[in-house]
Amino acid sequence: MKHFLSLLFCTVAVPLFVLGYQSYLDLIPVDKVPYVCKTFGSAGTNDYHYYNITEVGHEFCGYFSFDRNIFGQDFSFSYSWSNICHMDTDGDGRSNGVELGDANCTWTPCSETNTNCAKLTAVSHPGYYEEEETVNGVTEYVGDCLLVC
Ligand SMILES: [Ca+2]
Repeated sequence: MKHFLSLLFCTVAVPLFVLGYQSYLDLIPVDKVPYVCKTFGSAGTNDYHYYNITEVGHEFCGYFSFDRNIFGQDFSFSYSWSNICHMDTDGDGRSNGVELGDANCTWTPCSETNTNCAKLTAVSHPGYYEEEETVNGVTEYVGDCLLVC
């Protein structure tokens, strides 16, 4: 019975989670977001770490990946991009729309009647507080590294 339940979980539940992630990505204007964070290096300078994150609404790097970050929590109330586009869920002064490249909140998911739904380019992460900083002459949005992965 125990093996049957394990098999059932792996064949039914896990694929549903994976499909769920993809279907949620279909509802927001990007497939991934950049995240830059810094740690203090041994030489007394900052070390910068660059990530491209595909699970936009979930914690990453050392957390259980099914845990939602603040953006994922807000998104889960309605699963509607238009409802959260103007919000600043991480409180860093930029709306979710600005962070995900849809500053005017005009992007809508693909449907039978909407084929003008090409994915946009995110500039920062809507679930983590980042500050604008110049790194090697380039303007970046930089957050704290809770963990480096
Ligand atoms: Ca942010």
